[in-house]
Amino acid sequence: MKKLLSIVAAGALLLGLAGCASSGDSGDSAGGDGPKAVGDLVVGFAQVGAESGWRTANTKDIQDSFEEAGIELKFSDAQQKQENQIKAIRSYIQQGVDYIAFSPVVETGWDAVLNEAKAAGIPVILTDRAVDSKDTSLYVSFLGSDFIEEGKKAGQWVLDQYKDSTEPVNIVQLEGTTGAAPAIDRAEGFAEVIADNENLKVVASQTGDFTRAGGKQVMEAMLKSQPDIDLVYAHNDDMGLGAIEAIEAAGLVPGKDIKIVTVDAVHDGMQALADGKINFIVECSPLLGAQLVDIIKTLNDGGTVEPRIITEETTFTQEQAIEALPDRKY
Ligand code: GYE
Repeated sequence: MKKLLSIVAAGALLLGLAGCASSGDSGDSAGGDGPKAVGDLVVGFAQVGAESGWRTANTKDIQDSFEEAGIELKFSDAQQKQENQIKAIRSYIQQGVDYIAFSPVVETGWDAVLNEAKAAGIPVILTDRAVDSKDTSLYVSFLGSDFIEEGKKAGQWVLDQYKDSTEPVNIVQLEGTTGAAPAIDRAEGFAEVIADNENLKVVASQTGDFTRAGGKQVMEAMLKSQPDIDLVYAHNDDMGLGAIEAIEAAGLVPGKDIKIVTVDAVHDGMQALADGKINFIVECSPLLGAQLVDIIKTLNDGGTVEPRIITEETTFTQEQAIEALPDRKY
């Protein structure tokens, strides 16, 4: 029995290695001299910024997880600017960290700096957002949500909500940061699903940069230019919360006169859903820290990790938000 198990284990290891072959040699543990003591590892993390409640929760979770694991974390905040993130990554390369993790603000333009990391033998892990690099050997793994799926879930709620409507439904979309994976994919998934009912029309769509202020400003302008808005689809809670302020300032009732669907399910969003100001939220989990630590420990031990690790998440109606709120961690 023992022998059988070890054969199975060896087979699984081989399969794992074969599965990882496409991500090249960047899956090796840093240095190649066998595992380092966990306490000696140094990881550089280049964060997007502090644009939303989601991001704040994500930063805290990552910092807490590394502290708990006893792994040194060098952390930088790029203030939503790609050039700052590239600078941070270059400085991590220069400092000779063992691993680099980052959440790319936009999808494009990473090949040069990722090649520099590869040349320095520093494995890179993408957390939360994707890059569009064709060369997948530039990173070991992408840990984060399926944003297309999130867009589809939002679209499905809208489709169900208006299934009996014979009139046009005017939808406005508050997009995330232009060029960011979650903005591109959440728009795509949503559009695909609502295309099933020709009454559902996105009459205006503009970026609010994932911020509350951005969402408010764009919504104010849309309320002036669009005479009859039925529903707001915001790519995150913060922009939805900004839209609520604009809708109330215009003398309308959010959640009733204008329905609101958002993505994230952070505390303030869930509170607004419980209060009936938002109608539906698609969850996107910011709690990626423990999984990131696991990936790094596995690589350090010479193991392999899946090239794509998808976060599990759910959706919330008002009743579900009321029930979930007391136990919500963020
Ligand atoms: O939904 C939004 C944040 O990349 C998934 O970025 C993340 C998104 C999140 O600013 O609130």
